[in-house]
Amino acid sequence: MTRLARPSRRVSLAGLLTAALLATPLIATTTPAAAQPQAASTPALIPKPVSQQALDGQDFTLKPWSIVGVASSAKESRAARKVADQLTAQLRRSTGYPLPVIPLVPGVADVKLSTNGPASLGAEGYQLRVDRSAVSVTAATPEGLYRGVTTLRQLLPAKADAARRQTGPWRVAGTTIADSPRYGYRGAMLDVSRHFFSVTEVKRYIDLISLYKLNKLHLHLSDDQGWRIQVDSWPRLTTYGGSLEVNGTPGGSYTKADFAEIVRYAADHYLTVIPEIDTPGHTNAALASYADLNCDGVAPPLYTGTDVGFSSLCVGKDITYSFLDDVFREVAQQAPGDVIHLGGDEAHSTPHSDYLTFVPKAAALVTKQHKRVMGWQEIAETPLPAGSIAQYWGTDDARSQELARKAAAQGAQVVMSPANRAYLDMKYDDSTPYGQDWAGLVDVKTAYDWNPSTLVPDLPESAVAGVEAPIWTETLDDLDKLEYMAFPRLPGVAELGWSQASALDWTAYKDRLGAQGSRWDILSVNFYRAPEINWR
Ligand code: IFG
Repeated sequence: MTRLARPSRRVSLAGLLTAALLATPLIATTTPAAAQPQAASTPALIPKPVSQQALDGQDFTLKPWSIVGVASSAKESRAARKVADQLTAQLRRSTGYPLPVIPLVPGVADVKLSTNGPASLGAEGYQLRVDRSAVSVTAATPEGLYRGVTTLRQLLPAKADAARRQTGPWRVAGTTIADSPRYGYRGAMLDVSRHFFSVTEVKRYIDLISLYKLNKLHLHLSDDQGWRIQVDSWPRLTTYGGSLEVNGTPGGSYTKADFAEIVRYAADHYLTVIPEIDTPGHTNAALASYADLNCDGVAPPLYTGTDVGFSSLCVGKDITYSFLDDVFREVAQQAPGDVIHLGGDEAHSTPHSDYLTFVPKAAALVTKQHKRVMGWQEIAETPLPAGSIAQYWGTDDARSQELARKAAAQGAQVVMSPANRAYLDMKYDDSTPYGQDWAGLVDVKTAYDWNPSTLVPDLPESAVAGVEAPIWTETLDDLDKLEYMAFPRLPGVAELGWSQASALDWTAYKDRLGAQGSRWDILSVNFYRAPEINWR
């Protein structure tokens, strides 16, 4: 691929035109009459935008001499340019076109990306226009530009996502879109403790979930079966506590360099990493690594089964809190986001009174790091610091609903991840070869057909921060299984997080979902071809 020299900051029109002509392979540019292009089909976008109008007869075609222009403030130019570079890196691969990226000057570029849009667009909003002459994405921030470019990728033919050069034409149906998200928290959780997933595998998951405008990646980094994040002051957590995984196969862990790479890659896809250190339960890996952390001073063996609720930090020992102080400090240093998740679920081996004592002390060690506290719904039993987030994982049971309301009543936000709808490790149906079914069978419709703001009765809508789709990996030990369980259900949860409640309609959605199949084939996603969806 001939990469054009990056034009200097000051660009002459003549220079630009020369660059454009040089970039143009000498091919016929007229389309023989017989091959007049039929109009591109109206796109099936997920998540559904706030508003979209087709512009008939205004199809745009990317050309070998197309030029990408970027407009931004000086402060945002690096980030805006990076969004353009990510888009062109992919399109150069699939189209074979040079697609130079230059500062946007009037009348030169036919793909126009700008972060100089009105502040009214908000942090993630954007406007997108496609007509015969140009494609333009306008946002107020680089993040909004990224969200708009994500939409543009779905407007292009699926083969635009190919890893190798395809034949054109590269046509986009004329349209105008104005868009912004319903909720600020739109997440996916990946359990890397039950089964360890490498940096490369986490990056693949990031590639896929970012296609649907999620903005949070919650990593479940510790549990009974494995400790996965480096803590220099307690090295045995990873060297010993991270050595195995479910079924006793070798585990693994992230060095600080590894974790920094995950954080960087996530940030490039506008995902904030939320690290979870699950406490006081789900702690066998830590307890096995350091005998002193155990109330009886005896370290249990490493655990490679799939039971839950049998472990607990020792609430009455001071070392527990110096341990957590060190852990949360080193985790906070590795995760620049504003939230640390301290778990709090299934503390069945922690006396309830001890639990009520423990959570506020652990929470204080998180806020000491100037981070917001997040935890599973059970933490709502305790007085939470300002800015806390309780994660609902109920199955419409009264106790879980009560905990969500309790969280809201004390001013905490609630993230909705109902286990009987959003848990992607739940089987689709009785024939699903892996996954669990304790929360019920979750088919594609069940994962989509619910409203995060009204699911829990009497939970104020203002308390609902958004949604998250967790995937627990007791039974999922490789990417293929992960992809099979996450797709096609994750895009549905992503739409619940982004699109307006009025847009949520299963019949219309399932048709749009079917159109993702060709894109997932191009991306080699090992998705479950649910028979009720018209895959095309
Ligand atoms: N519940 C446990 C998880 C995991 C899950 C599997 C939560 C908050 C069942 N806790 O969900 O550790 O085992 O579906």
